[in-house]
Amino acid sequence: MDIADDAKEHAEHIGENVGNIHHQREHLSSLSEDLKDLIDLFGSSQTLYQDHCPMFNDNKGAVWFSENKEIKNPYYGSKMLTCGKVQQTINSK
Ligand SMILES: [Cu+2]
Repeated sequence: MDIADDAKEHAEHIGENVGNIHHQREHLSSLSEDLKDLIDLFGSSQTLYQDHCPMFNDNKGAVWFSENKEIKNPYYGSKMLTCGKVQQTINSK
């Protein structure tokens, strides 16, 4: 389970880097890509929203997952809280 191992590593880095929000967000972006792959493979037990921020990482963009339809962008804090949009709704199986 390479994806799961990779996801675990990113999650650990996020936990270890409290106080370095920039580094945490880089790992959140990578973790979300892993989650995307896992959801593609296994689906989700609950409805999830795949959200997309077009600005993160020099406008390369980043995804994140949310249980709520409302956009709360985790990549820029209060500055850009509503920046981004729902890219895909993942229905529970
Ligand atoms: Cu790290």
